[in-house]
This record gives sequence, C-alpha cells and structure tokens, in this order.
Amino acid sequence: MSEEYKNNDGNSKKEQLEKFTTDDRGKKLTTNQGLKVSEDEFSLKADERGPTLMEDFHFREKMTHFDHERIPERIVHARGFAAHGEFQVYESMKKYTKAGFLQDPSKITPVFVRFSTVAGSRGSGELARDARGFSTKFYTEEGNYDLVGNNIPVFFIQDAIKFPDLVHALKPEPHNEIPQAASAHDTFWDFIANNQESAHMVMWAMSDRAIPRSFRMMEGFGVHTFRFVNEEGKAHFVKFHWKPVLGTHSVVWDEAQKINGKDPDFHRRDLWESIENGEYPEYELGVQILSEEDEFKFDFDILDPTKLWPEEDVPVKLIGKMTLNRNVDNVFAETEQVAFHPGSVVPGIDFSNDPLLQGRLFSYTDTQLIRLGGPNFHELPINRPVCPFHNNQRDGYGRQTINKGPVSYHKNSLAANTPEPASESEGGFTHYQEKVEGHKVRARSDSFKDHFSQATLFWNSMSKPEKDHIINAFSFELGKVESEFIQQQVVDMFGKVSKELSTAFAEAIGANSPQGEDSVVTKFSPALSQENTKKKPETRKVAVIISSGFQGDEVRTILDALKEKGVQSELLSDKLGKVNGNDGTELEVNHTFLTADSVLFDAVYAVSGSEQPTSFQKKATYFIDEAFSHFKPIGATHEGKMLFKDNMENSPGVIYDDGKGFAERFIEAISAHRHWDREV
Ligand code: HDE
Repeated sequence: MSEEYKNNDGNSKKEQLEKFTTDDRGKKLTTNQGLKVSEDEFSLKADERGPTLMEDFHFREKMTHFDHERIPERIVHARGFAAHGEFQVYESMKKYTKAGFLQDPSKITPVFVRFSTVAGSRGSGELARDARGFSTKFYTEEGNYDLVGNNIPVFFIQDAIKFPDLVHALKPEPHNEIPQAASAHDTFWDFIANNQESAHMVMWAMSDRAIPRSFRMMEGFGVHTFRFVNEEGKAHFVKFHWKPVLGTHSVVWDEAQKINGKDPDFHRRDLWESIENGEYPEYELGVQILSEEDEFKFDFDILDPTKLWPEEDVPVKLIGKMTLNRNVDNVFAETEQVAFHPGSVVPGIDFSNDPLLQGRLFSYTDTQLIRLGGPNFHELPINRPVCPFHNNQRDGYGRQTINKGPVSYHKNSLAANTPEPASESEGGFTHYQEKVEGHKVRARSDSFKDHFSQATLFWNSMSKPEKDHIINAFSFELGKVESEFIQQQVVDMFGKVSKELSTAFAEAIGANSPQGEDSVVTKFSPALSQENTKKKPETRKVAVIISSGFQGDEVRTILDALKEKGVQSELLSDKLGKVNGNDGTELEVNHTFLTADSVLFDAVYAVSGSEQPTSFQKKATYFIDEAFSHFKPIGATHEGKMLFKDNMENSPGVIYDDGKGFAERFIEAISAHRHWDREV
C-alpha cells in the first residue's frame, strides 16, 4: 500500500502547476506590435563574432520593457499578498444604511482583499513584529467601496499631519538603512517617547497581535469611526470589524524570527495553499453601531483613532461573511497594482471628523499617482468598478478607454447635457449634512488628551502568558535601542500604563524603574485577549516525524483521524522517498529536516519506527524539542517518545499513544493552539 499525505485535496505540486494555463500557451511569439519573431535567443550582430546592431528592434523592445518592469513600491504596506472572494450580508441593514450591498442576503458582492505588513520593503520577511494591513475592495453595483483597515483597532497618532514623521522614524534609519522591517531601533522609540499618544497602539504592537500565525487567523478593523446613513438620511456612527472564523492566533517571537529565515513567504504561502486546497478563509463582518445622541457618552472621544470602543460596552453585531476563494492569477497585475482608498465609499457609508481619516482621504489618490504613473489607474482591471462609469475625464498616461465624440465637458447641449449628475433618489452620493462651525485652528481637542487609560485597559485584559510576551517584546525592542536616554524615557512613559509592565522591562534592559504613580484604571475587556478566541483544529499543520519500521495500522488510523478533522499532515524524515511500516504500509516522505523546520508547523506527531539511524535521531530530537519550546502540541507513539528530551514527560499538550482515545486527545491539544502552561 502506498499513500501520499500531501494537500488535503491530494494535488501534487506538478498537478498544481499544470493547472495554470496562460493565454499564450501554444501561440507564436510576437513583438508588442504583433510581428511574429523568428529568433529570440541571439541579438542581431554584424557577423557571428561582431558587435550588436542598433537596428535590432526586437532586442530593444524586449530590453526596454524589462528595464521598466518595476514601479515604486508602496511607501508603507509594501509587502502584501491578496486574494479574490465574495461577501454576503446576513440580514438587511436597511435600518442603518442604504448601502446596496448591505440590503439583500441573497446578493453576492465580489471582493479583493490585500493583507500586508507596514514597515518592511517589498521583499522583506512576513513575520516582522508589525501591524498588518487588511484592505478590502467591495465591487458593488453602486461603485467600489474600500474598507482599508489594519489588524489593530487603533493607530499611533491622532492627526494625519504626523504620519510622515511616524513612518520616517519607523523605517530603516536613513544613514545606513538598518534595520529592515523592524521597529527595534532608536528612531522609532525616540518618536514614541516624544509622541505619547502612541501608547495604546504600542501596547498592541508589542503584543502577540503583531505576529499573527496566519492572515486567516487575524482580526481586521476599520479603525476610524465612520457613519452609516439610511434612506431617511438618519446617521449612526459605526466601527467596522472582521472576525476570522478560525479564531485569532499568533506565533511566538523566537519562532517569528526563525520563520523569517526559513520561509520569508510563510503568510502568503499559507493563504495561497489554503485557497488552492479549497480551505477558504472566512471572516465575519462586524459593526459597532452608536446613535449620534450617544456621541459624548464615553470617557474618550469617538473621533480619536487611538481609542477603541470596548466590545462589552458597544457589542459587535455580526452582519455578514466574506469568503476568500480564488488566488490571483498574477501578483503584479492584481496585488501590486490594486489601489485602495478610504475615500471610495458608496451611498449609505460616510465619514466622521476623525483627523486621521480626514488626512487619509487626501493621501491615497496622491500616492497612486506616483505609484501607478498617472491618473488612469482606475482603468486597470483590478481597480475597475463592476458597474459602468461615465464622466468627462480624458487623456493622461496609460489611458485605455477610447472615448468617442467631441464632448468632454459639462454642461453641454451637444450631448444633451450628459453625462449628468444623478439625484439622491437615482443613487447619487450626497455627503452627510453634518453641521460644522468653529474657528480655523491648528489644535487638538482636550477630549483627545488621555493617552494612557486604554493602554492600561489593554494591559489589564491580557492573560498571564500574553503579559509575559508583551514584557519580552519591550525588553527585546528596547534592548536593541542604543541610547540609554531613549530607553529611560520609554520606561517612564509606560510606567503610566502599568508599573508592573514597565518595571519588568526596565530590569531586563538595565534601566531605572519608572517614576510617578501607577495607573488607576482597573477596567478590562475580555474581548481583547486572544485566550478567549475560537479554538479549532481545522487547517492546522502537523509534522509527522517518521522512519521505517513504524506501526502501520496505528499510524494510518491517526493520520486518517487528523485528515477527517481537516488537520493537515506532512511527513518528515532524514531523506526523501518511501518509509515502510512493519505491516507493509508505505508512506511517502514530503520533507527532510533540511527542507523543513519545526517553526513551519503547528504540531508534531512523533511516530519514528524501529529503524532510527543516529543522524535521524539527533535531528528528530532537535526538531521535537524546538516545537516543545514553542509550546506546540506534541503527540507520540511508543517509539516516537524515545526521541523526547527528559523535560517533556507529562508536560501539558504532550500526548502519548497509549491506545485510549489518542486521536481525540491529540486533536483537542492541536485545537488549543499553544500550551502556555508548559515549563520550558
Ligand atoms: Fe495607510 N497608507 N495611511 N493607514 N494604509 C497607505 O496607500 C496613510 C493608516 C493602510 O494594501 C498608502 O496605496 C496616511 C491607518 C493599509 O494597498 C498611503 C495615514 C490605517 C494600506 C497611506 C495612514 C491604514 C495603506 C501607501 C495617516 C488603518 C495598504 C500605499 C493618516 C486604518 C493598502 C497606498 C494596500 C497604505 C497613507 C494611516 C491602512 C501612503 C497618510 C490608520 C491597509 O497612501
């Protein structure tokens, strides 16, 4: 019997690749002018050993195109990956908004979602400690609606005018361009210490949220307060959430750093493979809705983007589901050229006066002009609305539409005054008529001045392991800061959030304990802790450490049980090829200890076998020990247990196959994600 445990749908790599056909397959090679090319390997020369001739138009066209193949990468969120999908609302949201795509549960709206890191350049590792972008383009019948959010619900700064300063401080330092995709350096922490409105977001950035296990296992947030407006013109404030159906999970920091070396594409590979395997990532859209009358009922300003609305105070109503079910065909054409803009809204969705949002409304079009080379980026296939669009805009770089006729102005008689504006009842967008009055000032409202209460709320809401991870993250980041003065400023700043936190990392970096009083905030929000998230085994990846002579029937039963629960198994040994069980079972090895690593898996099933060469034993023991140190679930057969180090015996999340319901216990341990109560 020979079995290959590969993808859950059983596709081999070759089969996956063969599935990709291009429009060019089977066609003759031509120039961009359509001329058939007779020779594509040798440039035109004066004699076989002579100089290349200018006349070689084919060479020049090919090389010129190549020379111009790169466009400026995004100044932030450069490293990203995307997928197509669809969205459906659960019930009509008519009461709150007239947005067409939120009215009818039978309506399917196509979406395109791009996930990203913020700081790193386009080729950087995906497991950086960083916020993740979570941008969704809904291709609605009323035009494109972009929800351009992050996986952290608050932001570092309160006013868009500070964004260039924040990003300059975060990016690699300009004199030596170090460090790549990392906030652990002097300029970032100098900015934080001198711009203390950042305290709340820094808490999130130092938490496990900044190192997600997968794009499929992180929340998304619209961050700003927006408005829903219904048919009657009545508005409600709204905050948007994406809740992943698989729950919110993270890796540990030591692991994140190693993944960046072993597989810098870890997150995109995970997204790509799960879609290829038919395990479509799903997220529920949630809204927190607040009536305009309640605008001032909180001890923070709802326009302040450094504040969240605690879910226990304003519940998140789940209103629909998004499923990502199709990978891109071409990363450049789609993922790289997609242009999001928080100002792309539809009737029924409107803005608030959040000063960060107001600034973003300017920045995104501006950035696309340089990045995509002109004003016609809306004509690129990925950016094109699915509904028709008509206006008098013409010309510009890369114009694709061939507009006919002489009229490109409004008002006109020659084209019967068309295209003409649509009234509200015809679907025309009308801005919400908020009453505004005041002096023209450069100032911040006093209601934006409490920078610490919600940072403490976040700290208070963490479990013990989550708190330890935050302390370790501060100790790591500030341990990399060279200026003792900055280190001390940060210690004193976070003393205002929690003395326990700040004292702990001050000790780790050799700074003085924080001065001043401790926070008096005792409130906490269980929704903020990942300990309270959904725990499921589906799509988790188990490394099966195996050598010849294994108990065939036992192992097959367990692998089948894992598969039935949607858990993926990949076989590892010290060489590729087949391993043989004691009953004639043959299994195909997927990876060796050279090509894979424990940090790329969620759990280990130590099977081993009666034939264990010393080199296998050593590598297998190292692999299992590393997984153990990252708190991962470990299952073992009797022989597999021989590969354990002493301290693993009877540890939480370590399950032996003693015949009694092993598969169930192992799957339960996998669902738990990590076993933090383990001594390592
Ligand atoms: Fe962005 N941001 N941002 N941002 N942002 C960009 O637009 C900007 C902010 C976010 O996958 C840029 O096309 C300003 C908050 C995402 O293509 C740029 C400010 C949030 C993405 C820009 C912010 C975001 C971007 C760079 C302060 C969470 C990736 C390239 C007011 C709600 C979109 C581009 C994608 C990208 C400006 C703050 C999310 C320069 C000025 C807050 C997910 O226009």
